[in-house]
Amino acid sequence: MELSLLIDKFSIKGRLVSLQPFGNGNINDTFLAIYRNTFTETQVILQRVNRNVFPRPEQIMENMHEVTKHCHEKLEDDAQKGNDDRVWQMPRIIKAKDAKDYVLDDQGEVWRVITRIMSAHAFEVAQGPEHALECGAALGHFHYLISDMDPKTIKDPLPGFHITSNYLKNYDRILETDHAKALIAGSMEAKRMAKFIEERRSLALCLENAEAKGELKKRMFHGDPKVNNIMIDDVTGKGTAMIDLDTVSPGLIHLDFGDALRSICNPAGEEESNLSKVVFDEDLCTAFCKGYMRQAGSFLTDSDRAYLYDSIRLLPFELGLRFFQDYLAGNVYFKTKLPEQNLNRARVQFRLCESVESRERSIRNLLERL
Ligand code: GN1
Ligand code: MG
Repeated sequence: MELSLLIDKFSIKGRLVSLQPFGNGNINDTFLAIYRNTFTETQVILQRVNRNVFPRPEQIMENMHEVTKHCHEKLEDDAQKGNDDRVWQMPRIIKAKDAKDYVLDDQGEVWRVITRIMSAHAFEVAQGPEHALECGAALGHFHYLISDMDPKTIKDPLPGFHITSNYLKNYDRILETDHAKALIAGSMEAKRMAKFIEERRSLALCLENAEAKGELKKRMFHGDPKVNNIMIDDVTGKGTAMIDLDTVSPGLIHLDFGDALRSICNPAGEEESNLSKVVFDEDLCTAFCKGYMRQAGSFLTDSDRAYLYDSIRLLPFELGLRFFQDYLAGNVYFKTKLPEQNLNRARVQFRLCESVESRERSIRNLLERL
């Protein structure tokens, strides 16, 4: 179905003047639609939800209602109490003309429309310490906003997401396939990745064990707080929104902390092919942590703090493992344009993980000073 006919099934005022691909997400297909009428312009985001990844798209829409409702109420309450030092925005679901949250196309694909956060941008890589600090503040503020949500209102959007030991089990299964064996046999780099994983099997369990021992507890978390999901206000330069809310659910906030840092402290980005440019930037890390702690520091326990370093080391390992196993499985999860892209993405994350390891003492010191 043509995209303009598809978006016409949603209730949006005005006349469609532009509909273009938008952003660089690895999972869903995203478009920006601009509507005009006599006095105003409306910009919305049209998205095809990837059903390979999200088996129950209707549930992620229900979850999104719950998250945005909770945050709106809390924001209004804070505004009344004068507790609103930060302008905060949330995306909102725009319903279809038949009042549903999404539309199915001829192939049964799920499409949705949400509002665009206006006068704000997300960047593909960190722009410098001030930007990193605002990313930290935005994630901290978001954690504060969702901290008192009832986890029972959320249905697990992606079973097994961020359970590193499950990714390892899945990786072991994929290793047994002929396709994976042939790829590893034929490439020095793939062999190197496999060795990297073998040497770090126990790392996969660092947060899971702490949780099993009761040292860490699940709270509400975002699930995907990479730098291009953190919106910065164009006028004030302040963090103003977190987008990509599909994975908000109960989990360890350490996973968010580590995921945001693996993304923000790697200014070369996830697609860099020159590995010598991939370095964990401690200045960006310090700035991010400062911003995060200002907003969320008061609800971190000593035990939470004790595992922050592990989370910074774990998340690039986990993502590298996810990219590598997808490469071995034939690129079925993450979108790719080139056959070796997931292999290269894994190389970048593993290099970042090594860079974190070589800076362990200094990163632990900076975390202690927070
Ligand atoms: C995916 O959709 P996107 O690009 O924001 C992935 C994240 C990864 C990220 C790496 C649901 O996020 O977990 O960290 O790619 N999202 C899902 O770029 O798997
Ligand atoms: Mg995204």
